Amino acid sequence: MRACIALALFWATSFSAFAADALRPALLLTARAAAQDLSGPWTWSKDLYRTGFTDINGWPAKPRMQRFRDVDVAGAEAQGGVGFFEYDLDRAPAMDIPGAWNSAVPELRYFDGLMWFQRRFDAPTRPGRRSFLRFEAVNYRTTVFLNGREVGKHEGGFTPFVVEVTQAVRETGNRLVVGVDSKHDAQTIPAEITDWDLYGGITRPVKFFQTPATFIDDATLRLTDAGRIVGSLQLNGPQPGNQPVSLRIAALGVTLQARTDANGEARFDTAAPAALKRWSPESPTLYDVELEAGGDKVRDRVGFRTIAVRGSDILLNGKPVNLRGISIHEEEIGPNPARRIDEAAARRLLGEVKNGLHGNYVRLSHYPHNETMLRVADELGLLVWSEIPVYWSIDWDTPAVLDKARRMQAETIYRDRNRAALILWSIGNETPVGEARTRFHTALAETVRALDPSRLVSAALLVERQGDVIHIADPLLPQLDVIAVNTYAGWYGDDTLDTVRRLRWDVPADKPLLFSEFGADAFAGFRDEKLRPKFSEDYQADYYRATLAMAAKVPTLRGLSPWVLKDFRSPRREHPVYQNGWNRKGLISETGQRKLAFDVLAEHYRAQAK
Ligand code: GCB
Repeated sequence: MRACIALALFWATSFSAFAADALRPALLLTARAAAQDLSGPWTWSKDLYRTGFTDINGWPAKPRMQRFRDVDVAGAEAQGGVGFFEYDLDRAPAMDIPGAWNSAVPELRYFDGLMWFQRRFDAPTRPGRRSFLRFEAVNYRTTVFLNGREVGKHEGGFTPFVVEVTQAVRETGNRLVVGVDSKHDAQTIPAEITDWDLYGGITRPVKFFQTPATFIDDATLRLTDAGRIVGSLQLNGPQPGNQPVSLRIAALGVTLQARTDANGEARFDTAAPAALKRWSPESPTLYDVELEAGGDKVRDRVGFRTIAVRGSDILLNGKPVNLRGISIHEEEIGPNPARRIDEAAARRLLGEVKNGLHGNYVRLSHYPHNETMLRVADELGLLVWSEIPVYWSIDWDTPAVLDKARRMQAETIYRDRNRAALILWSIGNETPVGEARTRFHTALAETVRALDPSRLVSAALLVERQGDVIHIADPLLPQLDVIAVNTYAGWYGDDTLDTVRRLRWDVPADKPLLFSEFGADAFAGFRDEKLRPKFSEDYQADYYRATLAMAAKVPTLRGLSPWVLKDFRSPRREHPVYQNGWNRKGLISETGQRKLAFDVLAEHYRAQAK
């Protein structure tokens, strides 16, 4: 009992000490158009025993192993002598970055550990400018070296980070070396076991750019329920205070002036002009926004809408909305995906949702997706659920793990909070109920609300079942604006589809409910109209019909995101005939072939959309 109180006090203290501002990423730097994209061939060298960092017996790594050093290895060899090296990133093989190594080179299919990458680049600099590298995502731990100097570190596979390299960068021949460790453990987020591919590497673009000494680090803008456009801008640098700031939305005739306070922050607040067209899936209007301050300028395209809940309704722009969605993994359509989502890949995936399924919503699972997905969703008019990878079991008891989750959440919120499409922050997926877990999630929910009170909080929960009745009795419910559950009756277990049709849901009457997942594997092209066995397209289609019939009887259900749009790679799935390393619950195959169930869902959504 004493221990419990002590623990409770510890948590209470560590939670109350939490200040939203402290979670602001040190350098976020909204993506800039003028950046130099370092995409293309990078050389690589695998390092399963981590010899670049540590020698045997925990001794410091031998210089001949340290791949991050700025050494001309071939030149040193040509001179002879006693020095020698057991690597050479200048003469190493190359792979295309961004993209996971597992798909780039057959021998790396199941490589899980430390990899070194190198990219050479020139960086014509101008006096007085500051230089930065922005990594949009590296899975999972990153150490960045420029010209032999360590310039930054990051943990987490799905969020951006920025390192300042003003002191380390040269005009020509920069040697950028990045150590990427894909290994997960009990304290990582997610932990070791998931249901998706390892996908180690630099999976999203890396960009180099420069700014004035004092620069716009962050800016946000949104529409309030009271019909006002409010926002803020953060300057970072030696002279952030008392600077003139301007905001312009030319198409609306809005020009606002402000001044930064002593901390470099300026705020905007103005009545939304009558001409403002609200963003919605049916009419996804975006406005060009320009911000200028301290000699710096950034641009964005922003939509304006409101989102709220009232009783069991979700209100978009004040009107009830039904979410016709699907879940998506960050994996492009094609036979050998590398988690490489460029604009074309995002348009292809989201086009299937918008035009193929008649959807208005996507669950971007199970981690923050490439920023491009959010931008394309903004443009096409698809509402978005975003989540951090607090998935299945992670270490709920270690405060440092909670800090990690909060940081990931903050990095996601700061990156995406100007996207009108985004309406829901999910703080977990199928986490097993228990005291420590609920405390952890409660803290995360608080974090989200402190950082972004304008969106809804949800989590994909597990359910309890007695006979034909399914109960939602998770102690996390009071923390959620929208309840979400994953349900697989009729796939896992022995339920027949008749049982699925009979299931009843005992759910809170006063909150919206989403089916955040339901699904069944089908191997594309496997048809058996007579027996309709599991793994056939026929069974998957029947399963969808039965589950949709069951869903129609749940009075508070406000949306669906079945599992999943496309077959995706997963080391858990090793059925030798139907799976071979792929989770087959896609409505389309990995190469984009539509299965029968695609049409079942498309027809359902088409009828609802009328
Ligand atoms: C789930 C998980 C998802 C899995 C899926 C499945 O409940 O949230 O990550 O891939 O089930 O296929 O079993």
